[in-house]
Amino acid sequence: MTLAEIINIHEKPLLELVFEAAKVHRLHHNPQEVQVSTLLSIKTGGCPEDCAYCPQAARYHTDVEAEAMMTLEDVKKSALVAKANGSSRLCMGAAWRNIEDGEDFDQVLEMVKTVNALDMEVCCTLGMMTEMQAKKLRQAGLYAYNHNIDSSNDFYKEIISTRTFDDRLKTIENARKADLTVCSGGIIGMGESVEDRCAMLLTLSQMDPQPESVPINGLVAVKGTPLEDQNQIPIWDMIRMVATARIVMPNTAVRLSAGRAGMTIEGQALCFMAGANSIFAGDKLLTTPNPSRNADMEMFEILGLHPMESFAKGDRPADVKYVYSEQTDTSKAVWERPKHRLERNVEYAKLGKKSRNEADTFKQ
Ligand code: SAM
Ligand code: DTB
Ligand code: SF4
Repeated sequence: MTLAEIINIHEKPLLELVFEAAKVHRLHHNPQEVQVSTLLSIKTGGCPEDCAYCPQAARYHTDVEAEAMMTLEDVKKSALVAKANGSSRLCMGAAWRNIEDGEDFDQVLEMVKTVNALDMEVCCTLGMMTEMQAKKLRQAGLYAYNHNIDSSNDFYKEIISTRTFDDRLKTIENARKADLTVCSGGIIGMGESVEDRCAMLLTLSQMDPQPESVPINGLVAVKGTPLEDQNQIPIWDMIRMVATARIVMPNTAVRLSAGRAGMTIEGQALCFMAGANSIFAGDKLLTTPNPSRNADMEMFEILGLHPMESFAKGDRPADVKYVYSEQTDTSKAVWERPKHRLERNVEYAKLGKKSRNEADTFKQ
């Protein structure tokens, strides 16, 4: 499909669009099944990147404090709670620019092994990753890697200056080379145009194979970030985005992700009708609130939905095709560090630094 064709779909009269998407959805999926994932922030805050939307970037002044990595024991406990609450997948997130080989990464490999042994799909989102790191994760039992392209190639430059869009694509390629399933999507509500939203869907839909999961996040505008003043997106924008994603990626799990806390059940019902078939469940996303488990159970009950089993769409990663050997690990990560800086981000970084200094003076 071309960009113009995707924009054409996106701009159809709303109910026509929902109807078209619902037809595609019913041809490729059981419309009563929703894949339920739980997010777990295994390493929160203190991130060196400048993603304008992110409360975990060290340079902004948000309420998120940098924390130490979670212990294996605590990860296991959280995974068991998530499983008991109906999640088939656990997605472990770290506020890293990229994976660094060493103690922390080895600890993540142990976490992956532990959660895989609980019969859950394990997903990680750890920033940029080399092919070898991807293969190590796969061998530990990782099922999916989440790495969002976030927006169109053009708009990306307005929100992040510390790494490039191409770097993101490279990591996704590395995940594929390691035989991992790919979860990649983006955010709407950052000030981008309809064309940017559709260009993002074009990039995702042109991946071969298309991502198995596409999270559509509504921006959670967090105080202290450069995007703190963005208005919440109208629900109609989310419905259009979900429906268009469903039509251009018929087999993909389209996930209602960040921003659900600000949506009504009626709004979410239209998203499910339009082809959404996955959610993040649990009271917290990574650092921001999400609807409570009880609210989601009630919603499922009202709408006649039920959670999908683990590995319903693919095999459990038991027979790993690739076995890595340390000798062959010659890959050195060469991620770009672009020189451009976003003025707005620089300004917010200064504010963050100033207020942290003031807080330190106060403590003394
Ligand atoms: N550090 C890793 C990375 O950037 O790939 C993994 C964690 S990062 C928090 C994962 C994704 O969360 C981002 O790519 C972005 O799409 C989403 N995200 C972060 N903050 C958000 C916000 N305030 N609202 C909506 N989505 C957000
Ligand atoms: C994704 O697309 N959304 C999730 C997950 N993948 C990692 C993260 C949403 C984060 C929202 C902001 C926060 O809670 O910090
Ligand atoms: Fe860091 Fe990821 Fe947040 Fe960007 S989105 S600041 S890379 S944690």
